[in-house]
Amino acid sequence: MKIGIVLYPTYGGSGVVATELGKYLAKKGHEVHFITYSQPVRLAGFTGNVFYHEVRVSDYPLFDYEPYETVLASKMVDVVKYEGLNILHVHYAIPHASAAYMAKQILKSQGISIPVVTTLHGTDITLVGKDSSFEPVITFCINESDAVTAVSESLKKDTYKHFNTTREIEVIPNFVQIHDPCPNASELRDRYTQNNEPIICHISNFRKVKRVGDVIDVFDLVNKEIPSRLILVGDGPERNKLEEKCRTLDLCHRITFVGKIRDTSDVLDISDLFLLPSATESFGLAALEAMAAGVPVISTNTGGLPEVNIEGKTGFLSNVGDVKGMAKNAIRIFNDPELNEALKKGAREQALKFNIEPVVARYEALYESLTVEA
Ligand code: GMT
Repeated sequence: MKIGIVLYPTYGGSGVVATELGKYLAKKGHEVHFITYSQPVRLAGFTGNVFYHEVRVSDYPLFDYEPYETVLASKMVDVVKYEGLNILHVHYAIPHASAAYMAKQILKSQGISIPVVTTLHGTDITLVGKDSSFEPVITFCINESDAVTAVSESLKKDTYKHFNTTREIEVIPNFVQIHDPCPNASELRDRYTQNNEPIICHISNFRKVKRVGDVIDVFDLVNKEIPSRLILVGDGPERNKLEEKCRTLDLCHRITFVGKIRDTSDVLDISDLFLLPSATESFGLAALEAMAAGVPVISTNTGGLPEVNIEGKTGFLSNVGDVKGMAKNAIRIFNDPELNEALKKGAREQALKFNIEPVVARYEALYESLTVEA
């Protein structure tokens, strides 16, 4: 099958899921065409059946705001027509679903039928999409897509709650690939910690919704009881404030900001605990990736997180903002080797339930059902 995947190329979870899905579909023999404005971070190398189509918006002086959605729709028309795509799969509703609707109508006027699958990822529904400045367009696109998927039961419920739609939404969860542990993990670990002090890790795009300040507050409490290290992976609008917070708390010597990295598997391999204290989280792919590396997770109990992180089996969950509760759980894990081992095992077992193959097979089945109908 020839599949067009429209995505954000950046470090956000939706882009990672879309890229890994496309790469895996290509490995299974499909021809995959990524459509976006710059090379997706997880897309590298040169393989026979992966293509990347860059959307380039001209900077004509009249435009205070670049008309990205228009250029994206035109690019979709072009790629569907000239590459002979069978299906378009758009990840993150804004503005991909509305651009896809436009492309579909243009192609229809030319006698070409293309089914559109929209995958809802999170903030396109829970934070941004439900705002009245987007809501009518998102509702329309949800209703007009040939199929809509959501990455968790919680996100499906939120979609029905915030949008005027009764259409079917299929939950196809995010997935993970279990990899072999990093061969030089112990040397790498020695570079970040001394005397085998525990390493706590957090990975995100440092937006307000991630509450990275809570990560530092939890770490501060844990570190007072059990000297530890914190590795912060990622970058984003909150970073300066967070660096300042570390200085104020005099924790700079214990906290490492590594910035954005494409492949987080090595840092997870040397971590003992993953923290995800988000205000809202439709799924929590970063937590699942941590579990795949056998790292217990302490998270909030918001959105889809309880579908991923299971209380007492893979880690612990607390209310949003309950820094003391999260720190207490972290200390409990570090002080109890038996519990720690059980959680590591539980985390790996839970990650296996989200193994990539069966999840990708569900997307393939969905594509098949739509292209047969078309
Ligand atoms: O909001 C982000 O952190 C990025 C966003 C995205 O779409 O790029 O992430 C959302 O999608 C991920 C992949 O499906 C989910 O794992 C995240 O939980 C979700 N983020 C939120 O709901 C805040």
